[in-house]
Parts: sequence; C-alpha cells; structure tokens
Amino acid sequence: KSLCVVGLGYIGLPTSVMFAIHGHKVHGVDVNQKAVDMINAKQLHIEENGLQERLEEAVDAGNFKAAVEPEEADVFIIAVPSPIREDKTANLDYVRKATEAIVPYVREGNLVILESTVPPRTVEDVMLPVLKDTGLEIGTELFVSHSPERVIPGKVFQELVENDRIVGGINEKSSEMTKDLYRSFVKANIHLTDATTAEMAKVIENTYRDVNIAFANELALISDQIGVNAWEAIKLANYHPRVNIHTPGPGVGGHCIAVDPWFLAEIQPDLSQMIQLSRNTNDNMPVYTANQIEKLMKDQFIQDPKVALFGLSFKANIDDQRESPSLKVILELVEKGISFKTFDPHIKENVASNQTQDMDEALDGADILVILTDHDEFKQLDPEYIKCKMNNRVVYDTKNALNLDNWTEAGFIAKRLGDSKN
Ligand code: SAJ
Repeated sequence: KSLCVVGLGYIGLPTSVMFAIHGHKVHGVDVNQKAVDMINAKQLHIEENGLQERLEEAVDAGNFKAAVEPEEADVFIIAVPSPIREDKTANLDYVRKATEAIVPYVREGNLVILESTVPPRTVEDVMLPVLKDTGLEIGTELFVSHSPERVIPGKVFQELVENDRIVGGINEKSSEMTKDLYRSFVKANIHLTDATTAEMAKVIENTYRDVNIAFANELALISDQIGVNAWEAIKLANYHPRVNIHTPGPGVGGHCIAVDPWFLAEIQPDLSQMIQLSRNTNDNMPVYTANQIEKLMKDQFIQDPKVALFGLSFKANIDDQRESPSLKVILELVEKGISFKTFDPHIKENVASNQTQDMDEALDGADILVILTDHDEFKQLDPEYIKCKMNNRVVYDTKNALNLDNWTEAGFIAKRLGDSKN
C-alpha cells in the first residue's frame, strides 16, 4: 500500500519506518524542513533505540522519503502533537491543520487514521467536519479511524510489535481496513471498537497511571510524617494479588501522563474531581521536593547551602526533558535563593551556567546531593568517592535509586523521599 504519514516525531517516524520495512511505500510529512532533510539523509532528529538502522533500511529500499507537503496515498496516518495550553485545555491546532493539509490529496476509497492522543470525540467533532471538505461521503467513500499509539519511548520498536493495538473506526469497514494495515507488523491482538471509545481508552490508560502515581505520592507524604518507609510499605502491599501501586517521586513529567488527564477534566470538569486532584498532587511534588531540600539543610544548620542536583530528564535513561519535574524543582530553588549545580549524563547540551557535564564540578563544595532521576549511572555512584568532593555530606534520594545504607556507612546523612523510618 502507499502511505502518507503526517508528523515525523517520536511516533510518526518510527511508525513510518516500520511500515516501510514491511513492504509499504511511505511518504512522510513534517512541517520542519530541517527534520525532513535530515531524514532523507538518513540522519536522526530524535533518539530511539533501533531507529537508525531501520531508517537506513527503509530509505535504501526506496520505500521511505520525507517532504514538507503531503501527496496522494491509499492511507493517511496523522501522528502530530496534541499538547495542552496554559489553561489546561487541549490544543488541537496541529490535528486540525494536519487534517486540513491532507484534504486536497484524499481520494475515494482512502483510509485516514489518527494516532495522536486526543480528547474523546475529537475524530467525530474535529476531524470529520474537516474531511467533509473532500466532497467524499464519509463511511462509504472515505474511511476514518483512531488507532492510538501506546508505545513507551526507548522501547518503541518492541512495543509497536508486541503491544495490543486498539482500532476505533467511524464504522466497521474503517475498523477492518485499519486492522488489516497494522497487521503488517503488529503480532499482538488488535481490538476493534468505535473511534470515540478508542479515544477514551487511550486517555484512560495514561490517566490511570497518573492517578495511581498520585496515590503513591500521597502515601509518600503521609509516610514522611509517621516514621514509615513508603517504598517498603508499597512493595509489601503490592505482594497482594489485586494491588498494584506505582512509585512515588519528585513529580510526573513527559508529554503524555502529565497532559492527557486534562483531556477528561476539560470535557467534564465537575465529574473529574479525582483526576484533577491527582494532577495537582503530582504537580505539587517538585515544590514538596524543594521544600524538603531546604528543610534538610536547615535541620543540619547549614547556611547558604549549595545543592548538587542529579538528573534533568523526565525519567530514567532518556534525554527528554519535556515537562521534567527537575526543571520545576530548579525553579523552586531559584525562588528560594538556594544555589545549585545540575548534572545529567544523558543531557549533552548545557543551557544554563549552573549546568555541567562534569560530575565532579557539580559536587565541588556541595552540601547536599539530590537524586531526581533514576538513571542507571546514578545507581552505581560510590559514596566513598563522592564524599571527598562535597563540603557537607547529605544525600536526598527522591527515586529510591541508591542503597542508602552504603551512604550512611560512608558518613552521610542519607534521606529518601517518602521515608521517615530512619
Ligand atoms: N513515574 C512515577 N512513578 C511511576 C511511574 C512513572 O513517578 O511509578 C513518572 C516518571 O518518572 C515520569 C512520568 O511518571 O516522570 C511518566 O513516565 P511513564 O514511564 O509512566 O510514561 P511515558 O510518559 O514515558 O509513556 C506513557 C506510557 N503510558 C502508559 O504506560 C500507560 C506509554 O505507553 C504511552 O504510549 C505514552 O505515555 C504516550 O505516548 O501516551
């Protein structure tokens, strides 16, 4: 089949490449000319395991090329961002513009698939009115569906194949056509439903995770008051066959979990109290973390403390800083007038003067080491080495990444978020 994929980012590019190496002819579209040029030159503008070799294979086979304009195809796939605005309402401009961009190229018998995560009813209420401009009758001459992406960055190629896929067509024929297409590479089950239910299911997945993490964070806050280690208590509770509590931390980052719950809150604000409360709980964790840092320093009578902040990306072992809780912790420290230096081995570019690529420089003269991301590199840190670099020996682990017994043995005051047991 010939495919036109609009949006060549974290989802669109790997998906295009997957279809191309499975025998389809893929025309990728992105508004970013630089990204287009790089892709055609077989260079990556985003990082993803296994993407480089697959991109080369796809381009070399002549099955994949990129451009800024769409062209005619059997199937159109839209994989563009769907962020939220300042006021927490969905910004569907990219989805709308991408749909408008394909209208001149859509022909009778084509299939249009939306992969972006969107508030329920977006296909019906936003996309279909635009697609009517093709002059084709929706459902008999033009087929439309929502098949939300569900892959986790870092494991995209594995999950594209192994994750169950949801396909929600605006009618049965649309669903069947979409299912046949994804069968090209999906080995897991493909579940058929309607477009709005598919939209809802996808938003539910990320909201479930956010609410569950908020619960874990609340347990951490409670544990901090009552001489309990929340990490240990949650682990024990999770041995129950019907309990699965996520882990606390300095906040929820990324462009999905911290965003998608608002899609439900926006459409039914009065009926989504728990969802909004969870969002606020998670959003407040960076503030709590900064307060805890300040308190730890006060408890040790340390004046004008210097903080070594380790971890800038929003989760372990990736280079993505979007919505990262670390950035919010930084803002709080700035507000408090506490000085700090940041270090993250996955972030290659320094954007601020108090950011360094050199771990020793970040530790030099520091009074407290704070772990904000559980990168593998941090789990290996040697307290004996680190203590020589610091001014005072205090460590605060917000991700349960360190074995604090080793740090205590090395002479550190060692504390963990959600743990007031020691
Ligand atoms: N986090 C916690 N505690 C946890 C788990 C995560 O504090 O127990 C934090 C992380 O540190 C991070 C944030 O939450 O800051 C989000 O990380 P994540 O690993 O939960 O999720 P994402 O944003 O990388 O990817 C999610 C995935 N959704 C689900 O697992 C339900 C992925 O499958 C989706 O495809 C992706 O959102 C998306 O694009 O929607």
